[in-house]
Amino acid sequence: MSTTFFPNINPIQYEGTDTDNIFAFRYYDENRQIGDKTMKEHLRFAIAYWHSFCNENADPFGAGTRDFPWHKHSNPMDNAKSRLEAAFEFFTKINAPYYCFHDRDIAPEGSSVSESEKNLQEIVSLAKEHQQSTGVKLLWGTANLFSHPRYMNGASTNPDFAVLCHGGAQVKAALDATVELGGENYVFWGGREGYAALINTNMKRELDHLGQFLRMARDYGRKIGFKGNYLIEPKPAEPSKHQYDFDSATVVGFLHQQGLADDFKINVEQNHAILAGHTFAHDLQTASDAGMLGSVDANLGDNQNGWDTDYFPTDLYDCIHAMMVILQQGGIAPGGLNFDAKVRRTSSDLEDLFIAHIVGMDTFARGLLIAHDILENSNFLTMKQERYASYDSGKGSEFEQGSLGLEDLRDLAAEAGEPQRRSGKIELFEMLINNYIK
Ligand code: XUL
Ligand code: CO
Repeated sequence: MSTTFFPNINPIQYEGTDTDNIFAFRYYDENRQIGDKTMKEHLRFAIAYWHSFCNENADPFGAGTRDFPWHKHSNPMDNAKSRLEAAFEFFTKINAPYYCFHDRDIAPEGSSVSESEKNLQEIVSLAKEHQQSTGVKLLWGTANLFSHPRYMNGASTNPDFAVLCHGGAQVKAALDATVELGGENYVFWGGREGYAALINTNMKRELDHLGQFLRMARDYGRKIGFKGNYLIEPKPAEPSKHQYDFDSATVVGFLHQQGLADDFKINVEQNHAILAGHTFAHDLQTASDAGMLGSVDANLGDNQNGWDTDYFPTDLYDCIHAMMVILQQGGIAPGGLNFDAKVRRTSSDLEDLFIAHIVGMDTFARGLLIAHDILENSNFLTMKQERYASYDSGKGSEFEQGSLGLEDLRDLAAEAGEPQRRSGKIELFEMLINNYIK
């Protein structure tokens, strides 16, 4: 294994909660069996190429604060090759089974469609070699349809068909790359698919174009042998004022309306969920209830901010609630938990990238342990089920089956009189979660 870029860091190992070593896992013990799967199989961690290896943490007010030793060449393709070496060294040392990328993260845009395709193909064949020698796999690929100025009014929702065609060229190449690398999913995050102002926007036409574009992408992917899930990643705003894939509920409706429900699922991101005014668990549950929870972008928004901070997931409660939804739907595969997260701009040491992933992986591993314990050993599920017991038999069950009319409800109400008051016991539910945090 190359040790060129992180020479002072050894492969991170599980050492348990008694260790003093900050470069060790305290909870993530990949082969530990939890219920019917190992931790590795439950969590399916992936590293996000863009936050970890591309952006040196510049913000709108200043330059980057991280100094990436893989970005020292004058030629962008040479930088891309060094970046790939660094990325695979990192994946291996952090012991992540998967990674995710945008086309432009791994290979630079060229001066024409053909040159961009050639750049991507060249890096993809190198990535394939790295995957084969390390065993690291691709959780999902995607196309960046938001950074280039041509996409300022959107890609597949752009009023200009010429721009939409460029989006199509990029998605085609990104699907080719994903299939070549054995990617298990393919993601569409809306990027600039939304509007800056409604006054100049034909929203219906733009949404229909988005649907048409996604059906074309689906059909092309299936034609070249892509068997995985297509995933839409909801986000309510940023960079557009309004993003069309606002939240899980909006995306569920859109996928059904556009005839995409059989092939597409949802990639829920914590920070996007809270920007939509929900909790992480809410958007996960909404997607799961629709049979559409496909994957997760594991990160953490800041409740004091109205933008996408993409912190590493260190909130234990959030991870417990997330893992409870995931366990109850029988797992996240073929999706996974992708760390769409960046270290703070003030975390300027290269080692901070390791520390951030270690605490993110440990928080989810701990969340998994606690969530599993609650679901298996507490009366949480029974308590919840009992709130709905009146629908399990008798007239309640007839109502659920659709065999009562509104007049029946009237007669039942008149007959039974005022219902007994039943406490919702929210604090008791909260107490139960706390009691299982050991
Ligand atoms: C942007 C975001 C993206 C997607 C992939 O907020 O989350 O990085 O995950 O395009
Ligand atoms: Co994301």
